[in-house]
Amino acid sequence: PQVQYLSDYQPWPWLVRAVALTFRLAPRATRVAARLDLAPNPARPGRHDLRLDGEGLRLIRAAIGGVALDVTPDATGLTIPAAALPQGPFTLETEVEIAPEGNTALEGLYMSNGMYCTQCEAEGFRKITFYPDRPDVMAPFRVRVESGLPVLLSNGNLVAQGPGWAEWDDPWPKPAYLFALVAGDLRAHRGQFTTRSGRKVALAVWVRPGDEGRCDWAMESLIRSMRWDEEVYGREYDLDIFNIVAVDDFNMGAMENKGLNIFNSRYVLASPETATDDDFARIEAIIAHEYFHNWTGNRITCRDWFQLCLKEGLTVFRDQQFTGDMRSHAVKRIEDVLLLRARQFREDAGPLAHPVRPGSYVEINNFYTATVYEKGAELIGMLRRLVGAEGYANALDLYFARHDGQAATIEDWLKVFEDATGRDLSQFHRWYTQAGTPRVTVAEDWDGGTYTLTLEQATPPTPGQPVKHPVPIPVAVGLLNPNGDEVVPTTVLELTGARQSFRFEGLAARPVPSILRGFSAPVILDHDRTDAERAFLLAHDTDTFNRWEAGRALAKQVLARMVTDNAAPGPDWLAAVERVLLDETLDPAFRALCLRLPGEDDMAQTLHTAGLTPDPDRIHAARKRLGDRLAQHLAPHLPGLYEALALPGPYTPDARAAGARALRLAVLALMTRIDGGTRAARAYAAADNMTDQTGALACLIEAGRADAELAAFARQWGHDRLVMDKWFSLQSALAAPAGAAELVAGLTAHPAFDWKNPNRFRAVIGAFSGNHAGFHRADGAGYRLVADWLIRLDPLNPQTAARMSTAFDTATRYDADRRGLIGAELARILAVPGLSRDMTEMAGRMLA
Ligand code: HT7
Ligand code: ZN
Repeated sequence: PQVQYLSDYQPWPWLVRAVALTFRLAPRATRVAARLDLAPNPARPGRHDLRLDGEGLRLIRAAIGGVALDVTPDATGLTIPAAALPQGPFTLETEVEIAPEGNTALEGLYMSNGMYCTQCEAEGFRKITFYPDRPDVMAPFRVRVESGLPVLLSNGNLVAQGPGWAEWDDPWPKPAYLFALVAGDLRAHRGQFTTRSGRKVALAVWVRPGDEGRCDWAMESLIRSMRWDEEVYGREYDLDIFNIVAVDDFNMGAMENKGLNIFNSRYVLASPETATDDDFARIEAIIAHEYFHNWTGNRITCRDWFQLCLKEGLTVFRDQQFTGDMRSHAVKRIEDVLLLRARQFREDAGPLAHPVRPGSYVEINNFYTATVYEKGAELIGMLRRLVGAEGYANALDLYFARHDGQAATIEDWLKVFEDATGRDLSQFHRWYTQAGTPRVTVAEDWDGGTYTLTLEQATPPTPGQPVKHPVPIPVAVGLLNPNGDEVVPTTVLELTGARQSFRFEGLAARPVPSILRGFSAPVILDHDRTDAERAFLLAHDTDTFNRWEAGRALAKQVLARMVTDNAAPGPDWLAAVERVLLDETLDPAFRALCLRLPGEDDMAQTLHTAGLTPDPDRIHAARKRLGDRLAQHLAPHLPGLYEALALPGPYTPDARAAGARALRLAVLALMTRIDGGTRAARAYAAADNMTDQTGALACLIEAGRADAELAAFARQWGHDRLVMDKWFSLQSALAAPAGAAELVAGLTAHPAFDWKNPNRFRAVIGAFSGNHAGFHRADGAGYRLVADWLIRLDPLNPQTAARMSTAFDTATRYDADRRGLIGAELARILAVPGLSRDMTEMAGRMLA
C-alpha cells in the first residue's frame, strides 16, 4: 500500500475561490453538481496537471469555462492535463452520480434510518464529488439541496428555501472535511444563544420523531459550552445558526462540521430513565468538544493530516478544562489519567506506538488515536504548566490572531508560544515527534538537612525509533513532613537532561515527597516506596490527584503480590481505603474512585512494565479475592453508608448527585460480594433511573444471578436501541471468563444483534475485547471470535473494523502460547482477499 510522508508536503497548485454544490438526493442515484472557481496558487508557480480526488463516483459531465471536457476518472480521482487548462483563473464544473443507500462504510454521503447524512473527515468528501480533498484547501461553500424530505440542512446560514429545496451559504472558508449535509424527517429541539457582542444565534438539536424529549441536556450543554468559550478563551460563535443532528449509524462519537455538527445519537439523547450519569457527563463533554472545534479546528485548521493533533490535542485539552470547570478538576484529572494510561500508554507500549505527530501513514483513519488525542492534550497541559496560565492565555490570543483562516502546523503552534513567552521550545518539539512513554526513575537522598531528588529519564525504543532523546519534563513536586504537614508547596522541577538532581535545603526532618502532582507529565514514574509511605500519602497529600494516585499504586502493589506470590492483602491498604471511605469531608465522587480496584488490563500492563509475564486467569482470580477481602473488611460500614447515600427527590444529572450515586453503587458492589446479590436485586427492582438500574444489573451479572433481571430489562427496553446497547455490553464485558466466548457468540445470534450498526457491534464485540480474562482465554476462543467478526465487518465498514482490531495490540505482553495465537489470528486476517487498506495497515503493523 502507498505510504504518505509528512516530508512530501507541497501546497496544491490552485486556490479554490468558491464552491457551489447542488444535490439532487435519491437513495440509489444522487446527483451532485459542483462548480469550483479556481485560480493559480502563487505558492506553487509553474504549469501543473489538475488532479482532483474522487472515489466511487460515476462522472456524468465535466467542463471548464462552459466547454465540455473529455476526461475519464481513475480509481482515486480525475486528472485534467495542464495543456487543457487556461492560464489564469477558471471555473470547473462536474456532475457525478453516487448511491448513498449502498454506502455501508458510513463515510461520504450515506443513509441511516431513511435519513441522508455525511461524514467527510478525514477523506470522505472525495466520495461525494471530485475535489482537492485536503485540509489546506479552504473555500467558502454554497449548497443547494433538493429532496422530498422535510428537513434539508447544510453548513452555514440558510439563505433561501422552498418546497423540496433549500440553499445554504457558509461564508467562512473551510476545508472539504468540514462539509456536511443532512436530509430527513427530523424534529427540532430549539434554543437560542446571544453572543457577547449581542448577535442572536438560532440553536437546534435535530432528532428522529419520538426522540424530542431527550434533547434538553444536549441543548443545555451546548449553551454552557458557547458561554465558556467566550469567557475563558474569548471565542465567539460566528454564524446565525448552529445545528446538531443525532444519527444512529455513526463510526465515531461526533463530527464538528461547520455550523452543522453531526453526532452519534448516543452522545446526544439523554433522559434519566434511559441514560446513565456517565452518559450525561460524556454528552456534555462531547458537545463541548465539537463546539470548541469551531475555533480550534475550523477557523484554524490543519495544513495536512499529519498535524491532526494541532486541532485534536488542543480541543481535547479545552474540553477537559471545561469539564473541570463544570464539575470537579480533581475528579476529571483522575478520570483523564485513567483513560490515558488504559489507552495511550498501552498504545505506546506496543506495535502501534507512533508520535503525537506521525511522520507517515497509509490510512489516516487509523491515526485518530489516543496518542494524537489524549497525549496531544497532555502536551498542551505541559506547555501551560511550563509557561504559566498567563503565558498560555497570551500564546492562545496570538495563535487566534495570527492564524485565523489558515491551515497551520505544529511548528506554527510552538512558534506562537515562543513569541508570546520568549521561551525556547526547540527541545519541547521532540514531544511531538518521538513516540513512547518516558520512564522517570526517582532516587532520594537525605543528609540531615538537605534533601536531594535525583530524576532520570529514559524512553524505550518504539517501532521505527530505536534511539530516544531526553524530552523536557515538568515534574510538579511537594514535600510533606512526617507529621503530614506540607513543608514545600508544589514546585515544578524541569527535567531536561537524562539525569538531574534537585536540592531542597533547610528541612528539619526527612520529608516524604509527593512527586508528579496533578500528573504533570505523561510519564511512568518509577519510585520504590513502601506500602506505609503510600498509605501516608493517601491520607495526607494536599494534592488530590496524588492522594488518589498513592492509593492506586498501593492497590496495584498489593494486587501484584497476590498475583505473583498468592500473598494476602496487607493491612495498610485496607485501613487506608477504609479511612477514605468514611471521610465525609471528601467528595463522594473521589471516594468512589479510591474504592475502584485497578482493572485487569491495567494490571497486565503494569506487570509487563515490571518485566513479568501477566497471566490473565491469575489476575482475574486475584482481583476477585482482593475485592472480596475489601468487602469483608468494610462490611460493618456498608449497609449504613448505602442508606446514608440515598438521594432524596427526583434524579438530577449534576456532578454532586452523580458522585453520590457512584459511591452508593460502589458500596452496593461490595455488599454484593458478601450477600450474593440480595440487596442488588432489591436495588434493581427499586431503580428509577438508568444509572441505578444498570449499576444494580452489573452487580447481579458479576454475582452470576442476573437471568431474571436481564430478561426483564430486555422486555422493558427492547424498543430502545441505545438502552439495548447497554444490555449487550454489560453481558459481554462482565461474562465470567470461562464461558465468555460462548456467551458472546450467543449474543451475536440474538435477533437484536444488528452488526452493521457500529454502536451495536462495539457493544458486543468491543465490550468483549475489554473482558480481559475472557478475551485472553488460553485456548484462543476469544481471539478467534473477535477475528471472525472483524473479517466479516471489514468489507462493509473498514474504518470501524480497523479501529477495533487494536484489541490485538498487546500480544507482546503475554506468554508464547497467547502470542502465537494472536499472531495466527492477525495472519488469518491479513490473508483475507480484498482486505481493506485500513485493516491491512493495522494488522501489518501489529504483526511486524
Ligand atoms: N474530528 C472528528 C474526528 C473524526 C470522525 C468523526 C466521526 C466519524 C468519523 C471520523 N473521522 C474522524 C471528531 C472529533 O475528534 O471531534
Ligand atoms: Zn475532535
